[in-house]
Amino acid sequence: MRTSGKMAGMRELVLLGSTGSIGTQAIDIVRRNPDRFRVVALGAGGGNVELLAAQALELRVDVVGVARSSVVQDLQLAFYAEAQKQGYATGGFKIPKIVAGPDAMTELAQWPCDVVLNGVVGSLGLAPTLAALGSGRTLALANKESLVAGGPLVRAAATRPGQIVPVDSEHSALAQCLRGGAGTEVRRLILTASGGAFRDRRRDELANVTPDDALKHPTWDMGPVVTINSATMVNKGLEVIEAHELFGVPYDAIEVMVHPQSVLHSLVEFRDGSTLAQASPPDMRLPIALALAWPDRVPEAAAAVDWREAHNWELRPLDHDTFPAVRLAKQAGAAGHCRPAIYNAANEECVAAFVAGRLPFLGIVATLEAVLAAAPDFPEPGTVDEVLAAEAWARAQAQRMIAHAAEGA
Ligand SMILES: NC(=O)c1ccc[n+]([C@@H]2O[C@H](COP(=O)([O-])OP(=O)(O)OC[C@H]3O[C@@H](n4cnc5c(N)ncnc54)[C@H](OP(=O)(O)O)[C@@H]3O)[C@@H](O)[C@H]2O)c1
Ligand SMILES: [Mn+2]
Repeated sequence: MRTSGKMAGMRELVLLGSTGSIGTQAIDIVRRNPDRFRVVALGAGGGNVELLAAQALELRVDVVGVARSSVVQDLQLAFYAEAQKQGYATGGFKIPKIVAGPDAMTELAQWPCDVVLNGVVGSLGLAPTLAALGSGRTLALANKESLVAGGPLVRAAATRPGQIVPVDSEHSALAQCLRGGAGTEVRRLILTASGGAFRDRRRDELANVTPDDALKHPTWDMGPVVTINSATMVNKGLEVIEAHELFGVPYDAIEVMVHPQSVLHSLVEFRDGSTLAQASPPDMRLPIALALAWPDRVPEAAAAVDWREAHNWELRPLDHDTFPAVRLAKQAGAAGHCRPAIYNAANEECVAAFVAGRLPFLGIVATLEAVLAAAPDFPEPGTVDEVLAAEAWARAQAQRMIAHAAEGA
């Protein structure tokens, strides 16, 4: 069915994390814009082979990757089941090439294409981020953890300005506002935070909250890790580091404001006193579409603000005593030496422990703080192995502290 060669203006995409919140919304954009985008490869962890097979058949991709080799047979079976469902006659479809194993995402990130969307979750996204950049691809980056864990490596791997296009809504907003002035004219970046599930709580009201409580996000529908990170404000901490790495603005010139409506996605203050903001109702399809088509806008990517109605948008400073995660992230970012990687890796362990009922909610950030305080001086990372060594230390240290806290309780 495929025509050889590619149409002018058509962008070929590799979607990593295609079965997740970001991935499925990216596919929605592709579906509605068949003249702009063609997906050549899909990758995911392997936790939902039915969905992965359905996506691959619908989009007629060349290759599919799964991080877990053990699910390859299930994936093949899912292809046959899905082909039947989609009404293909026997022999009327071809199973795409399958790559599997821990390096599958890295292999896909180097597949010939125009844009790689990195929508996997966790710092295991670092290797594919580096591979995509090293192969000269434009990287639409949702996986903020890779930039946090390997900032200096990611910066070094980028071969041209603009090669990394942010998908994260705040950073997409900043990138859009930064079109309004020169880099030297920027005074401050203001990241907005919805505040997550617990934005109106006092600290003593957070002691007994459950994973179910934390997973109820007031404005965004996202994967579980980023939703819990929103409740702890660790997500905003990661995003401050992400903003520093993407835009080169010093940490003391990056502020966080709580904005419960999630319509103003971030703001840039310029030296003359002007502030530009980007506004749109909360819908990730807008920043995803812009990242895939950058610097162009995709018409009708998402609904606009309804300007016939009255709106009250509130912005207030973050209460850093109730939510110390942003302050900790800034300190880790400014200190460097793999401390951002330690911050993120320890958090990944703490979130898993919280979800498993082995750590109370306030224990997440308390453990992060303790892990960072105990961290030896790692080198400024020059290789992926150095990042992985710092992460391994952080994960083990976090596990020890979580186990110790559980014994003491
Ligand atoms: N969701 C949002 O609105 C949003 C907004 C801003 C930024 N982000 C960022 O975008 C990233 C993805 O978030 P999400 O909310 O889309 O997460 P999610 O819904 O949990 O999806 C995660 C995706 O990663 C895949 N994955 C898991 N382990 C993997 C592995 N070892 N190798 C390859 N793929 C693996 C999953 O595949 P399986 O289905 O096979 O497990 C799934 O496709 C995160 O970095 C997050 O911080 C998300
Ligand atoms: Mn965000």
